[in-house]
Formats: sequence, structure tokens, C-alpha cells
Amino acid sequence: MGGETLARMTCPADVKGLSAKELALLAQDLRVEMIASTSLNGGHLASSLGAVELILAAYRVLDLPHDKLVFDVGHQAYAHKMLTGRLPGFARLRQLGGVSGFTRRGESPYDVHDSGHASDSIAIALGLAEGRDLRGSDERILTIIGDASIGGGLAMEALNTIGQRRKRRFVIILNDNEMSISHTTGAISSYLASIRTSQRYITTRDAVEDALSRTGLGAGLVRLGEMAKASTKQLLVPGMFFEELGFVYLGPIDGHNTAILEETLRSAFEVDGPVIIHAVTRKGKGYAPAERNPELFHGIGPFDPETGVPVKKPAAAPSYTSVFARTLEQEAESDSRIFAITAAMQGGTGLTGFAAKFPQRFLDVGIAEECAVTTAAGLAIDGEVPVVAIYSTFLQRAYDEIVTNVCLPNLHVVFAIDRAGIVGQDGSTHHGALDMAFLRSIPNMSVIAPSDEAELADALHTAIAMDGPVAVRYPRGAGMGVPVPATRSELPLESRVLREGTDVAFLAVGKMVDVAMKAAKILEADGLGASVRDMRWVKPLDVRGVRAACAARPRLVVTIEDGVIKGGFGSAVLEAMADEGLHAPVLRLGLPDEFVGHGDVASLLASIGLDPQGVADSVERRLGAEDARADDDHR
Ligand SMILES: Cc1ncc(C[n+]2csc(CCOP(=O)(O)OP(=O)(O)O)c2C)c(N)n1
Repeated sequence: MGGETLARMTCPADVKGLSAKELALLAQDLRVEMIASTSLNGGHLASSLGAVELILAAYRVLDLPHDKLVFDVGHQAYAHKMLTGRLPGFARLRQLGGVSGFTRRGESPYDVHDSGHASDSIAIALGLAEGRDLRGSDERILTIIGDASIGGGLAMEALNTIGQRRKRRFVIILNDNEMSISHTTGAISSYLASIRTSQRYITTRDAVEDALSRTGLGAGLVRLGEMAKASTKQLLVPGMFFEELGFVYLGPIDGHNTAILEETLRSAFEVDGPVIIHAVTRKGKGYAPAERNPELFHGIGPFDPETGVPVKKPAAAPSYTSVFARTLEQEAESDSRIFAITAAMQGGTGLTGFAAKFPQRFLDVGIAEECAVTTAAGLAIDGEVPVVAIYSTFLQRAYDEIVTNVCLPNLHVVFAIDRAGIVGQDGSTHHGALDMAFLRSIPNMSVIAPSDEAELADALHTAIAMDGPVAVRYPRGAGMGVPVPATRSELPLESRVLREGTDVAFLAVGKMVDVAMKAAKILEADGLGASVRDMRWVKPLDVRGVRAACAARPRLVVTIEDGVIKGGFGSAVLEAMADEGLHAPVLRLGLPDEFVGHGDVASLLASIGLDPQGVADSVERRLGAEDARADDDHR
């Protein structure tokens, strides 16, 4: 386990004593270990390979955990994890009970926050700095953030405040590898590119000092109006934008040169105000397949470490994502109002084909979910039909925009919510657990949860033809393998009965319809008849279907969903039953009132009792409890 140098490291402070040669060996050991582990379990390899020297330099300068090191997204922190006591668990990275793929406070005192969602690190660091100053303490605070994440609204809002608060002992390393998951988009990315290409890199200590002596000059020049052209200003004062915000800008520097990184960091912490170090790195550094194809290796499944070729089991059926994408393209061919929006997830949401076919009707706003939703509102006001394709977990960022900009004016915006439910190895920050609960409470919003890929195609078709805000939620991974008809039909508002049975009535949505069917078979083998209803719509709920299920007088009504049990689909059924005066014992199954961790989807579902056997067991337990209660009542 681990190379010789890595094996000697017991804590971050050990890195301080290494010679330049040993540091290089350590960097190599870390990369070998990352490649070995991710080749087995998958992970965010390219970003973590690119950040090794940044982390080593930080360790040499900072006294951890007294000083604070904050990672943005946390997907680049594998070296940090291995150097903070988690090397033994690293072979089980992202597996059930293994090390998380992101920083987690519960895992290590060296992990400052629970990361996973982009652009939050600078605000976390600002809070740490405010607290530190209040206490009159002296910690140095360092943030590492990527060139895509720094363009996110939350990061920009924090920069806006920090520059004004003039925080000292406060440094941001801007880890610029020119990549988001795919190439970084937007004006900030072009701005960084212009610095990268027009400036000579800082390569020596003298150059660091020189750059520091120039700082503050930029703001003065602009105030005096001495420089007319932005390009000329940029030549004299690199990082002008950051200087204007109140930061000292140092860079660009080679983000793989540990010595110059260390020098620059030391100097930066001496500055009487906040500093941005612009470090240029290579995504995938040190592993040729990842350097060649950083997008593939951003988040990759198991692969052959020799060749870098993914080890893919043949998919049982086309993925929900691909069915969504194909359907959207078909719809867009006959409806020129359709406009697709993504927030930095073009590939993940399946929109690459759409972007190529309809470049004028496609927009990637970068890591800016609020912007994606509100831009959709603007398009809808203009009479277009915007389809915002977004992962369930990232849609959380845009809650107010959904409420105020879309639902309040009742605009026709279609939300294509991918990765709904348990997503697997990315864990608690990435499960699509909350969307049904948080969307169904908003007036005007409709929510569809198709149970297979054919229903997904019809649901999307229906959502596009409807009016008002409507969300279609579907899970990660392969569909059910049902044929998807070439022409799409309107998805009925009524639920459909898939199975008859008298003891138990399952009311199910989405992916859980299949689980209910399988659980019903297990129950049948135990002598219990179970009906299964695919409810299709979370909102508006098919109340008639609920009434019919209760009218059959089952011993138990079971609601089942792959979202949080509190406030979700099952709660909607209970509300309908209360409103309609329907009486039946109800068992609600779904995600528990706690954050579900990481692991493969099947293991996670089994761990929370949402696999067919777990569901059947819960039903039988509850029926037993109901029988015992009835006996008590008769006594
Ligand atoms: C709010 C949010 N939206 C989208 C994502 C998905 N995502 C994870 S990493 C990433 C790109 C990050 O790029 P960058 O900050 O440049 O870091 P790099 O991976 O290039 O090191 C994206 C879009 C996310 N984690 N959080």
C-alpha cells in the first residue's frame, strides 16, 4: 500500500521535512495510489492528479489543522485524504463504509467542511476569517478553487465581500486548468486565458517580490484614468479584475512547481490583505490517458490502469439520460420554441447532441444553477419553451429562482431533473433526495416521476405541451429495457394499475415502481396478495387512484419513493387521504430522515431497506404490528 515515501507520511507536518527530491517522489507515490484506487472504484481522478503539488505546497506552509485548508467541490483532494490518515481506507474510496470522494468533517479533523457542491469554499473561508478575527486568533486560511468554480455565483458573492473586508492571512489559490468538466465556459474563463497567454509566469522568489511591489498599482491607474485600453492595463497589471475587487493578485505561476508555489504562498500570507494566487495546472497531470482526455477522467468509473480504457459492463438498456436527450432532440425538430439550458453539465445531462444540432437554442451558463433557472424564466416570458436539464441535487441551489422567477408568474419552464434518487458513489452531497419534497409544495408546479424510459419520453412530451412550470424527474443509469415508441403520446394524469392483490396496496413512483413489483412477488410467495399502482404524477396527485386503492380495503397501503420520506410523495398521499376522509393503515417507505452516505446504488438501497426484500420485510413487519394492535383492541 503506497510507495515508500508516502508510507512514511503520518501527518501533514511530515511533508515539511522532505527534500525537493523526496517531495517529487511523494507526488509520484500519491499519483500511483490515486490511479490504482480509482481504476478499481472510479472517482474524480483528473482533478486530483492536477492538484497534488498545490496540496504539498500548502502542507509545507500551513500548520494544520490549526490553519485552515478549504477545498472547493473537494473532488481534487485525494492527495489530502491520503496524507491525513486515510491511506489505508483509500482502496475502498467511495464504497459503502469506505472513504468519501469529497472532504467530510466526520472523516477527519483536517477536513474543514462537507464539500461536493461547487463554489462554496470562499464563503466558508470568509466565515472562518470573520470568526478568527472576532476571537483575535491568528490562523492562516487557504482556499483551493478551480477556474470553473470561481465563476459560480456563490464564489463571486464571497469575493465581493472579502475584498471589502480586507481579510489578512487569507489566500485563495485559483487552480486554473482551463477545464470545468468539459472546457470552462464564460467571460471569466476567457479573462483567465488572456492572463495565461499574455503574462510571463512568475518563476523565482525575486519575481514574487517584484509582483508584490506592483500590487495596488492597478486600482490607482484606473482611478487616474491613465490607461485607456483594457489590454494595456492587463499587460501592466495582471489580474486587474481581482485587484479591483480588493485582492492582491500573484501569478500566473506554474502550479506543478512545488518550490515556487511554496515561496509564493509564504509571501502571500505576509500581505496585509487578501491574496489570489493564480496557479496554472494540468488536469490529469502525470497520467497520460487523463492528460489526453481530462473530461473522461473528470469523474470516471473503473478502468484499466495500463491503458486508461474504461471497464464497462454492457448496459442492460439505454440510460434514462440518453432517452431524455433523444426525445428532446426529436421534440426540438418539430418545435422551434424549445431551448435547452445546462449549468456546466452538458455531457452529464446528455445535451451534447442537442448542442451540436441546435447551437442557437442551447446555453451552458457554467456552474450557475440560479442563472440557468432565471434565464429560463426570461426565455419563457419571451414565448420560448426552455428545458432546464439539471441534476436533482444541484437544482437545490436554485430554489428561490424556481419559486419567485418561474412559479409565481406561472411560466412554462420544463425542468428535466436527472440523477433523481440515490446516485451511488458520490454520496450524501449528490443524492437527488429532496426534489419531490421541495417542488411539490410550490404553487403552480407539476411533478412527474416516470417509472420507465417509455414513460419518460411521454412525460417529456407532455411537459413540453403543457403550460406552467413542470418537472420531470428520472434516475441515474440504465432504463428498464422497455421499448420506447417512435412517436410519443400524452402521459395520462391517471395512475395505472400494474398488478392486482387484496392484502397490500402499493402506491409507487418512478424507479420504486419496479421495486414494488418485485416486493409484491416476494409477498405473494409468503401468501400475501399485493396490488401495485404506478402513480406517475407526484403533483397533481391522482386522488381518484388513491381513493380506489383505499376502497379495495387492503390491510395496508404502502407508499414508496426514492426521495425523502418527510414531505415527499408519501406525505402527499397522506394529505389526500386526510382531505378525502379515507381511512387505511399506511406505511411510507422512502429515504430516511438522515443523510445517506456513499456506495453503489444497490448496496445503498439495501442499506435503507429500499430493495425488494427490504420492502417486503417492512411490509410484513408492519402487517404483524397491525395484527397485534387489532388483537389488543379486541381484548
Ligand atoms: C453546484 C454544482 N454544480 C455542478 C457541479 C458538478 N461539477 C463538479 S466538478 C465541476 C467542474 C469543476 O471545475 P473546476 O472548478 O475548474 O475544477 P477542476 O475539476 O477543473 O479541477 C462541476 C461542474 C457541482 N459539483 N456543484
